[in-house]
Amino acid sequence: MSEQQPMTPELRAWIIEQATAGHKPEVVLESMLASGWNEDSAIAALEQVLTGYLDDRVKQTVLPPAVPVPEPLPNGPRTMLRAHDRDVQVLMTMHTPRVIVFGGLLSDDECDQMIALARTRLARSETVQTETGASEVNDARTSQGMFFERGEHPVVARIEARMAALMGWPLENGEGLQVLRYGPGAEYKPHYDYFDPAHSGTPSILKRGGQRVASLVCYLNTPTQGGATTFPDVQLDVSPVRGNAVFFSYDRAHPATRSLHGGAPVIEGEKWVATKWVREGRFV
Ligand code: PD2
Ligand code: ZN
Repeated sequence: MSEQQPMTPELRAWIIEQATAGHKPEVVLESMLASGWNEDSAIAALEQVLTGYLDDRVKQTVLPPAVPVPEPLPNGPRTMLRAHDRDVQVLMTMHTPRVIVFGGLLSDDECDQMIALARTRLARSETVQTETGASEVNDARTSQGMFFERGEHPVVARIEARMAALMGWPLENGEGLQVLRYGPGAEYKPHYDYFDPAHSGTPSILKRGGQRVASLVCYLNTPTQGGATTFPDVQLDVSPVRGNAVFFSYDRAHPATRSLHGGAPVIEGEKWVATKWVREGRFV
């Protein structure tokens, strides 16, 4: 190696290989000097590679701190909850990931009204591209969708007040309701609802109320077959039944929450859902 040898991917890999094989930096330095490196350059190269490597390892293993999240059952398990203007059944609960399945969150009439209001405004679903902050059509989601403004219609406002009471979380922290329609074959591949901290567009998204901390997916109809909401980390499938809803929270933007979830393909019929995502703070 010459004194002027620039940092190359091969050199970086060799230094990391030596370090992970248990060779002390002094020993690695000795071999570099023996192969013709100037001492100052060799020390600088070692420092650069090893501190970068350690920083990456720390980022991969240290969890971000947990933040407060909505908890619909703060006093423990129960079979029924009063949410604003309606009694809601608690059908199933799980601790990790935190998942609660509710029965009868919406009336049949509310489901029909939501579908009718959304139907004329559907477009192919977009997901926020966190690299750019812009919305783009995404192959992982083959449904069609639209967003309501918060409180834009009396039925929307009533449902949002009920959801806020159910979650015990300020209505102002909720994004506008999103309605999705899945036709036969359409699905939503497994994903996390929080914004990926590693993506360059995330800081600008977080200016509007911080991270998402929970999701409430409400089923507006019952597909004939397929369309479960799945949690692959824990092999949980939630059946889509009209008026029911699945709540899940995530106290950090990290897979350790096990909040990976997807919408299984609809096999027969169609599937309509309304999703409320809630942020840490006021969503503006
Ligand atoms: O429609 C669903 O089951 C589903 C699955 C995964 C909805 C969402 N994610 C969502 O709205 O985030
Ligand atoms: Zn989702």
